[in-house]
Formats: sequence, C-alpha cells, structure tokens
Amino acid sequence: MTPVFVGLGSNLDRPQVQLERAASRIRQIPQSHFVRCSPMYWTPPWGDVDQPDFLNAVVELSTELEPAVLLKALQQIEDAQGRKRDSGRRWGPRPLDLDLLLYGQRIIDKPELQVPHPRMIERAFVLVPLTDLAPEIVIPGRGRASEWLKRLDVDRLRRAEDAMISDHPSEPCL
Ligand code: A4P
Ligand code: MG
Repeated sequence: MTPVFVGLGSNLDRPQVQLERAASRIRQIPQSHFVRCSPMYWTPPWGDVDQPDFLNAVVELSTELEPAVLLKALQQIEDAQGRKRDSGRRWGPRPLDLDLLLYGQRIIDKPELQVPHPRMIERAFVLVPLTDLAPEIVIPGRGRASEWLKRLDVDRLRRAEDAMISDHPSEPCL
C-alpha cells in the first residue's frame, strides 16, 4: 500500500456538501483505505481571483492502485459531482476539484499526471491542510512542505470550524 494525499476544493453548489460527498466517494475507491482527513478551510481564490472563495481540505489514503488508475477514479468523482471540463477558463469556479498531490515518494512527469502536484508548493490552501495531517511530510524533489509554507501568506485562510468531513464520525478525522 502506498500513502497518497489528495487535495479537495470547491467554490460552487454548496462547497461543504460537495466536499463531504467527495470524501464519502473517496472512501469507496477500490483497493484503497481511507486514512484521515484534514479540517476544511475557506480560502481566497488562487490564479483567477474573480470568483467565490473556495472550501479546501486534504485527505490521506493508502492504495494499491497505480497512479493513473487512482487519477481516473478521482476524475470520475469530479464528473459525478457535475464538473464541467473545457469551460475555457483555467482555474475557474467549480463544484469539485480533486488533485493528486503526493503518491508515496514517486515523481511522475507526464502531461496527464504530474506528481508531486506542480503548483502545490505555491498554495497555502494545499500546504496548510497537508501539514495539519503530516507536519513532517517531505515533497519528493522539493523538501519539507512546512518550509515551503513559511514563504506563503496564511492570513486569509479561515478554518471552517463547523465544516468537518463528518459522514463517518468513527473514522479518525481531525
Ligand atoms: N493532471 C496532471 N497532474 C495532475 C494531478 N497531480 N492531479 C491533469 C490531478 N490532475 C492532474 O485538470 C487538468 C488536467 O490536469 C487533467 O486532465 C489531469 O490529467 P483539471 O482538473 O481538468 O483542470 P483544472 O483543475 O482547471 O486545471 P489545473 O491547472 O489542474 O488547476 P488546479 O491546479 O487544479 O487549480 N484557489 C483556491 N483557493 N482553492 C482551490 O482549490 N483550485 C484551482 C484549480 C484554482 N484556484 C484555487 C483552487
Ligand atoms: Mg485540478
């Protein structure tokens, strides 16, 4: 089993519901075990600022699936939650975005899959929930996530205290 971290984001169609649904679908991915989830954070939009704030979180899994197969499973979850591709607007608003952030210590550099996710080191909305789950985590080829986070502005992230991924309270979620 390989430890995997997945970033979740939503800024359309009731983001909290979107993230909770996504988490319960992620729990059902075959040959995989859901380990834990971070708190959720309201975050200002990155890249294309003219859109609503996002709700972001990170989940940890362990999996026997190959990275490409896991990515396909994540894309099917995005599609099931109304994700429209080809909107012509990169980094635009969406009901659900699932990014494969880390797949063990693997480095993959293909057009359809880059791991570690190439933009994660620039994004407080990824590194804050990631380091909540794994404070010492090392990004292959990049070093400690916590060192990258020191360079970023975290003041505009708001922890959503009432918004926990909660449909299976017996699972260990922060
Ligand atoms: N792809 C390559 N590597 C990966 C990976 N590690 N994980 C490919 C997931 N997909 C990966 O993705 C485009 C293609 O990237 C896929 O076909 C896949 O094969 P997409 O999800 O269809 O398109 P996208 O998400 O619009 O583009 P992109 O560039 O991946 O955007 P990001 O980087 O996902 O950014 N601001 C805040 N505050 N919070 C957010 O969550 N999210 C975005 C989206 C922008 N701003 C945000 C947030
Ligand atoms: Mg994406």
